[in-house]
Amino acid sequence: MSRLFCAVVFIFFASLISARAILVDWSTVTWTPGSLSNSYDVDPANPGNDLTVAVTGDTGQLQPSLATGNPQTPAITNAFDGGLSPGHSTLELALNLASNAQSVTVTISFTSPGVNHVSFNLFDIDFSNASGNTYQDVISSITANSTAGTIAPTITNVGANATLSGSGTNQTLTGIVSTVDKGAGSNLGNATITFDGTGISSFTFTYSSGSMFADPTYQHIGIDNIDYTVVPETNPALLSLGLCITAIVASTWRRLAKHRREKNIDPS
Ligand SMILES: [Ca+2]
Ligand SMILES: [Ca+2]
Ligand SMILES: [Ca+2]
Repeated sequence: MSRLFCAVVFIFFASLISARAILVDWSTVTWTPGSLSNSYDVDPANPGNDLTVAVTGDTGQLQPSLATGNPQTPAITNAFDGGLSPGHSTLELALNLASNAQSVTVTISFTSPGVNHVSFNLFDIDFSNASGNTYQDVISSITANSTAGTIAPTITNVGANATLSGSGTNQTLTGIVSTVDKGAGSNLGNATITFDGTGISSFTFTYSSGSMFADPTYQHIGIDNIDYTVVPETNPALLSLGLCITAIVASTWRRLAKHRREKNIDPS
């Protein structure tokens, strides 16, 4: 019994230093519409802010959302379902680029020593060549920085209305068919981007329009929730505290057991 109790106590302390899954859920954080950089404290175990999301580049081309209230993007909106029901809130980027040489870049930096296995979806990577609606969503320069150097993404779940080209750190997602923002078929412009490394300090991608249109019209995408894991460095103080408490509990348990045995033997 005492061994079992000690094991439980030890497992409790060990669990404090094992990997934790962290989720940046856009429905639970705030982003002032049109602001270009925000930091979030999503991991209570890591003191202070854990990540900063920044949008740079031709940010003067950012446009209001088509979603309710038409907030200036970047904004957290429900413009896209991504084929989910209910749809997720996403960080929406809407652009009206003056030329296909313009772009915006999204960079997410982690303040903790480095995180592992970062993954997120992009919604509505699509294309239109209708009158008054001529754009081609292009996501490129998709890379992460880690203690091991630059990490290439693993890109999966690419919807039928987008295409993936290139390899390694040179992969590009390009919209090829117009896609509904909400409801059935809204998953066809999705892609899942994963950086399957450790010690990741930041990741980035660039959003632009393809070379087909010299002056693209309004275009938009959504960045879905971001998940990652954190493996805290083993805290020697915490570990010794755990071992110490386990030892004290074990010793007390032994003393009590001995006391009970002696009482049972004593016929008085
Ligand atoms: Ca934190
Ligand atoms: Ca334009
Ligand atoms: Ca789009």
